[in-house]
Amino acid sequence: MSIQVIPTQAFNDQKPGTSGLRKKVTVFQQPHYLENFVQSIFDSISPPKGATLTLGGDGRFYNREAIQIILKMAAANGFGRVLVGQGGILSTPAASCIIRKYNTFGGIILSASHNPGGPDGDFGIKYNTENGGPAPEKITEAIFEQSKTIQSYKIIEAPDVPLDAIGETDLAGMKVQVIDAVTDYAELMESLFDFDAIKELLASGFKMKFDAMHAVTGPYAKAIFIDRLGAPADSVMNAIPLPDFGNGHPDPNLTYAHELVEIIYGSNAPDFGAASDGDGDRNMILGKGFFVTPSDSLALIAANAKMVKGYSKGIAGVARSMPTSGAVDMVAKSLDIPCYETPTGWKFFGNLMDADKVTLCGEESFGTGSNHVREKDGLWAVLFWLNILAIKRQSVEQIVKRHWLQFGRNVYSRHDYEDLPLDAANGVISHLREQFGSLAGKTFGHYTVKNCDDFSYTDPIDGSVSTKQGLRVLFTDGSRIVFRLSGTGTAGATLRIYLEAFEPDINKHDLDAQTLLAEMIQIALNLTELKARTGRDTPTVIT
Ligand code: VG1
Ligand code: CO
Repeated sequence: MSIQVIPTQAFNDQKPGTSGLRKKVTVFQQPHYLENFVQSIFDSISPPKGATLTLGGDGRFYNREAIQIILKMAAANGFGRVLVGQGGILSTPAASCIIRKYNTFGGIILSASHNPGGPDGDFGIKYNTENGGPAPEKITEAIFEQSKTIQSYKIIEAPDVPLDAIGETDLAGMKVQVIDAVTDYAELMESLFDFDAIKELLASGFKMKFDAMHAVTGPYAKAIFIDRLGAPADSVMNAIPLPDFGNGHPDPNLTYAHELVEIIYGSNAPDFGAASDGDGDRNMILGKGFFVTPSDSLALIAANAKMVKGYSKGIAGVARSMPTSGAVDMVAKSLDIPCYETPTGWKFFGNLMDADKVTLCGEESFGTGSNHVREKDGLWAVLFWLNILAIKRQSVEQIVKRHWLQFGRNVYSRHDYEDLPLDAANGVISHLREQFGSLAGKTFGHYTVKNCDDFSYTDPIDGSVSTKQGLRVLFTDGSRIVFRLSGTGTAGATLRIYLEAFEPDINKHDLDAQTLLAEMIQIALNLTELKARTGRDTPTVIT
């Protein structure tokens, strides 16, 4: 089996976005497309000879083919061993866990996360570094630069490696070790949470429903909730991973996880509901007829961390992405710990966690996690909630409302306008920027603009600077509107409008966020001239 050097031509569109390179499956299926990107990764990270790589994906369409290609390229590029999840499957947090536990030279994760899959859907690939976290911008930019000038890639010619049974195969001198995708991760969870207390809760008549959305978390959820925690078999729904996610959109929010939402808002609803996304790093938390915003969930987890085994010594600090609400800031203040504000994307949390500046991190986009791995972690968040519920024995709604009583409520919502024409979306952003000089001091209804800016971030650990990370319009009373274009979509442009207002008055805590934010929503529409510029004034998704 000799190494083949295959001549290729560079593609000009292999720039990783918020989380890796995401394109339509049909784009990845073009000859050399995946190979070019993988070779660009290897050339940028220069693995030492004999290094070990972690490899797995969320099981979406094209996962199996891609795994085989990457294994053959890893062998040709001098790797000594690859740890690959059984069947080529690893959830994103499990991959992060494996990289850290076995000290591998990073890992390649195949996923387009919450984007739909199938032959006409999306595929994605990203590289995580040795700390288990998504490669920082410095590395993703180096990969992109390589991809623009690549002229050949290396691969061996060999039959496909069997991936369905645990065991080891030799591939031209490189060991392919197929590992159980679930066990290491489940053990890590058991070390952090009080499984006995959760078991008791589940045995006491408390009912839960977890929606795996036919994505990667099905087997993990079964192993943890049913086998280890004793929940009844019907506590996990859509548990069989499918390459097209059963034609669904594996994004755990009120729109796309509607099947679960109907159960949780229906009659005879369970006490607790949760869902996760395509690759298992996102989470949605629900109580009986009650939705917990991801920003509130982060704040609550921070406020209650000390009662949970793995965090009983307290937390060093917290971090949230800029558009995430300030609810966790209030908790940090009361705990007298630092709170960092980073750009959108988990890669910005890695340095802070490595330097022990923060223990917990979160994003408004249904991402919560801690320094147990270097990715956000959907099932971890669900277990955190179950552990809190097992101790407090109050309903989800009671817990959230008591939290608001203590800290006030950061009323929050995000409006997404998906699939806008690119030019129109860029036009909206430049139109906003043009107004920035003249907005300060202007009053719109109840709100007066304090200032506006283009968010930029200087990493406190390595000093790297990231600019243009979202436009902020900040009002004098502390409320704000943030505008960003998505960096994970594969068709057109998605405009995200993030709205936040602080509400200390408990008499208003029962009101719906859309009602409380109505005036700000109108201001956002006016400032963007959205209807005139895009023909749209109704969001595709409201969270
Ligand atoms: C979105 C979210 C961001 C998240 C990213 C990856 O990015 O806003 O918070 O980190 O998805 O999540 P964007 O650029 O589309 O707004 V996932 O679950 O894809 O790994
Ligand atoms: Co995800």
